Amino acid sequence: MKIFQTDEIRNVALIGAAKSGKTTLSEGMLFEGKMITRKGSVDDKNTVSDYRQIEIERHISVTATLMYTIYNDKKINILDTPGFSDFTGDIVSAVSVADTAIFNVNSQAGVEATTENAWRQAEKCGTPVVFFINHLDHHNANFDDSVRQLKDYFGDKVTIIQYPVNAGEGFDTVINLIDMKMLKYKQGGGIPEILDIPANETDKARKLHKALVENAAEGDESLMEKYFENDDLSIDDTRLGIRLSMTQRGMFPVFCGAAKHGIGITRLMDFIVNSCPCPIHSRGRKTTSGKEYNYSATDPASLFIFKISNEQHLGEVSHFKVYSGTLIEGQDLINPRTGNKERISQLFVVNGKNREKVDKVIAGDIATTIKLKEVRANDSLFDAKIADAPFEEIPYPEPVFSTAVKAANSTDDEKLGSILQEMHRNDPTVVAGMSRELRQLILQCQGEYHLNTIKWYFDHLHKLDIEFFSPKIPYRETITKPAKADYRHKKQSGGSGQFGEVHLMVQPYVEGYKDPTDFPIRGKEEHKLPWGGVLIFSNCVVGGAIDARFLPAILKGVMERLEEGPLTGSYARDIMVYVYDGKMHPVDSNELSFKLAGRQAFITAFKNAGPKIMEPIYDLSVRMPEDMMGGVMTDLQGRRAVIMGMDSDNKYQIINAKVPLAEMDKYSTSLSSITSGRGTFKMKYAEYMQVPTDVQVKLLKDYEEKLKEEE
Ligand SMILES: Nc1nc2c(ncn2[C@@H]2O[C@H](COP(=O)(O)OP(=O)(O)O)[C@@H](O)[C@H]2O)c(=O)[nH]1
Ligand SMILES: [Mg+2]
Repeated sequence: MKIFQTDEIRNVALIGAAKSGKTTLSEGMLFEGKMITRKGSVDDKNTVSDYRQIEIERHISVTATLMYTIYNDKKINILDTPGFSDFTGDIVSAVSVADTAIFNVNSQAGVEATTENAWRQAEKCGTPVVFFINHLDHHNANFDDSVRQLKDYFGDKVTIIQYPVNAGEGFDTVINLIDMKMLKYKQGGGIPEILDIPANETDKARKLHKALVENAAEGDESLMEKYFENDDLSIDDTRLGIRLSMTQRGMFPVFCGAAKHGIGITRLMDFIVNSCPCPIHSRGRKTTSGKEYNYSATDPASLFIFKISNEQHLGEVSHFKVYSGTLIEGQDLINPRTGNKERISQLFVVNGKNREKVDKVIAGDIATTIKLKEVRANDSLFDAKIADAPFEEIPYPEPVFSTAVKAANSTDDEKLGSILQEMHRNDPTVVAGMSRELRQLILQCQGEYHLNTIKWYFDHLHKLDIEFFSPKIPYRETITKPAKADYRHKKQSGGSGQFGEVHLMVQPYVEGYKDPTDFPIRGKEEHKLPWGGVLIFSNCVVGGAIDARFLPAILKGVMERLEEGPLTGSYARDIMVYVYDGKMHPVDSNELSFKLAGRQAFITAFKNAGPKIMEPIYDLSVRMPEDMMGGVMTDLQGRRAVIMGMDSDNKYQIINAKVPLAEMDKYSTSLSSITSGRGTFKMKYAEYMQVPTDVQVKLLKDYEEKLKEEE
């Protein structure tokens, strides 16, 4: 395998909605680059990209695949990404390391939800974008409409470089506006026949050429001057201007084709080689300390791991991009996150599941390695001479979907936990953790389809039966007025018995509270509760009715029921307890008796003190196209939402609301179906608020039933 220098490398990510033809395009690029001798097809389940069992079964890409092809002596690294927004994690990681993102657009569908979501990821990462309008061989393909939509959504920097002459069945000819030629392809692909533009197309072609050149000239001042002088640019200057505009995200070129029939592919590849930025002309990567690495091949080596996949027979494969230096097989690097030394024992370039060993990888290239000791996606590795802070991480999206999960067989719980941890290292958009409060393992991800693939991995790879269910809601309990109660715990069993009697009063804790005056306060302790709020515990016992040594036991009894609130078993908070009287037995009194008496007295007092249940309220912000606002609003009203305000953002509306967490189970699925995948939302904890009476009644009943079941 030839080693390619930095300026001989192009890194592209194929992005777009499911079925827009990304995998087909990548197969075509491999074929045109002679990496494969026969083109596979998604329908025959034999593409290089969709090689994983789950992808073959489901007929779609579920994870990004790294491939490469060689064209005009340049190496084009291709990251073929999945099309569903549930896999945004892989889309953003690809966009984060690619020097150009090629957005596939299905000309029958135009801008789809994924196109838009992925656009925002590319914007966040500062990645240049090229559009490839595909599927132009369908009878209802509509190039003009697709371009109109692109401009509508992404602005007038969307610039046509090619347009189809005969879109629809038999489509094979396009006009290329850089060199002003007509290209006629053979069905199946290859290099097109180059023809003059026919007379009936010249006006349109000239007009679009002018728009293209004008936009290209804006990439650079000296080009602008040349353009003013000559009213045109040479082909080389146009290409240079396009590249400069693209890298500033000042131009989003539009290409066209029918990937399935090989139409438009070689010219797209010409463009990638001639005009798309090589790493040197692309943005580098900054470290968290602010230093930028810009692919200098003579500096010490640095790399960034953007993806880890688990491959059959290989184990964990780390995918990385080299940001400086030349990486050599056998080299030791330092991971600044762990401080560990990692040996790069083998280096591979890969084409889907096929890999080829190489002995070095130059700055700007993307490659893989195996057998690293302890790495995760987002890790950086540096030559020991560098000793820098890690590279800035990929801006993965926040989770939008939560579920509780357990192993069908509880003896597998530990295994479940460790598999989830491993999944998180490979796909940081899978987040799992034990909630101490809910006593549930909570799994968060990007939606139900994502969850579904996670389940597939458990079923097929790990052979572990797991179950999902709704997470509990972390309610809180508190009281609204003072109340007193006493309890005598007494037990006579053979030898020594148990005896403890506690009289106590509870009162809500509010700022500026007043202590009761019925008894003296002899000692007061304030306990900040680990789950928020306080307990103030006062000793008001007079005349030695209860020995001071039993008070800690009473406190313990109270604490136990704060941790498992008397109403629903949720945490209780903001309560003051005054122990003001009681009784002891000279022989039978002990700590256990007082703990039990304290606990029971507290439960009774609590229940008489106007107890209420508080629920977590979240700030919700939903973004959707204007015309879908009605549906989103109606749905929110059914979720007890309080609308706080509205904003608009271009053709989008943003609804800000406060919603109870209890009403938001599977919201991402509902929003997605109401808005055909166009709606997005963010949620953030805001405060606790009292639940409405009907909800409280239901929660109390549910808890009673649960206790009965447990008896
Ligand atoms: N007619 C036609 N079909 C296409 C074209 N490109 C892709 N397809 C088909 O569209 C389907 C989805 O293609 P695929 O490459 O898997 O799309 P992806 O989900 O974006 O990777 C497959 O059945 C392809 O054969 C095209 O240009 N024309
Ligand atoms: Mg695909």
